[in-house]
Amino acid sequence: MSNSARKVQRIEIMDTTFRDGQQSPLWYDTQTNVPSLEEKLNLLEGILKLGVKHLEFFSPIVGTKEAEEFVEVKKYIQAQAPNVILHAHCRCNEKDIQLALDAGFTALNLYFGTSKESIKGNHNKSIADIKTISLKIITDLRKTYPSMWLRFSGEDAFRTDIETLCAVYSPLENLVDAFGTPDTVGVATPALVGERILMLRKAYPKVELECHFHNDRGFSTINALTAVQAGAKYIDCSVWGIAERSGITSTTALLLNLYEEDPAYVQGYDLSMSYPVNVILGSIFRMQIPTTEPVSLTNRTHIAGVHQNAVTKDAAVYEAHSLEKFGVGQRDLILNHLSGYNTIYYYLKEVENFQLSKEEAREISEEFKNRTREVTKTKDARELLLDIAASRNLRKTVLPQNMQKRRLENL
Ligand code: HCA
Repeated sequence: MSNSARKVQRIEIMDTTFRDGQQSPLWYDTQTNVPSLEEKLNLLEGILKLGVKHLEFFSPIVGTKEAEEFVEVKKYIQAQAPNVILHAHCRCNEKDIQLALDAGFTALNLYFGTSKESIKGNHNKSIADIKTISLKIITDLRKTYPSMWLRFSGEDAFRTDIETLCAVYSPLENLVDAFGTPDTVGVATPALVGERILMLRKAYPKVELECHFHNDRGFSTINALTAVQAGAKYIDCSVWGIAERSGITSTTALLLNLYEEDPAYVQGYDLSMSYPVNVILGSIFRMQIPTTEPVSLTNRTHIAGVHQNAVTKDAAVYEAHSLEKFGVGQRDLILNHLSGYNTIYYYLKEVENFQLSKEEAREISEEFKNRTREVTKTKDARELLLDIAASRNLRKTVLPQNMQKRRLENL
């Protein structure tokens, strides 16, 4: 089916914050951010409220901490959102799988390295071996668990030539629900993704496609969007895009982009939970949401005088996306040495309620710009500006309480 003929369907976020996300250097490496179970559950609450229906966790094979925590996590999810599907990330081997089944996972995300690099450095099995092993394991699984959700991925799929990948996938076509195509080392370009996903979509019309893009070249969002447009249904994402090395596709960056392309892609998600979820992770890491994350207050913060002046009149001049829908309910204008007199006038008059003329605002603004070196960690720009205003004995307008609350900007 051509892309244009395909009906736009809801895209499933395969949340891997607690699997690949925990492989991020932001968690564990410095030992400053070791997540407690309580913190994980807080974040999980946000992810569930966002409307994510597929969550990936480690197979218990990785260790007792994860195995024990999964018991609690599972209880929590089953109480909050019983229809959510719990996927175990498993190597395609019997031991990983058995432990996952014993732990009560309802879906298996199986993988087996298929690139030359993975074969040589990971498991040393030939493509013929990979085919035999995966077919045997998945056939047996299907017999015992006829309705279990099964996915098979050739790890490092984008460094695996397409003929090899198809040679491994074809025998599994009638056994799995989805094929994964992980870009394990972030080599895929949007052009290659479009070509491959279209090709796989055509070759395996009955099998859904799942994608996992690492961000080594900064392409994880555009690759995910391209994959969706070419026919992928599941995209592996995490909050902030945290994952091994420089990460994968950020959940909220993808939701925003899908929404911009066609709201039908994101039906059923509570988009207003996007920003809160990002904030929860920020509070766990005690860090600001990354500046590259589109669903952030940073993306509603204006610095340059020209921009500040324009957005106080009409925000659309420098804001094109509906971040309010994604839970970013505020806008920030940061007073700084680039702020123009318009912003300073606006701030002193509308926020601080000083009575001043434009001419006075110009003079204050000039003095402020000349003195911004005085701004330090202990004295912020607002204090400096108020000092300058105070030295001019400006009078204030007293506003009724209810009007103060309706102030437009929070500088
Ligand atoms: C890993 C590698 C992986 C797996 C992706 C997948 C990758 O950390 O195990 O299961 O689809 O990028 O290949 O994250």
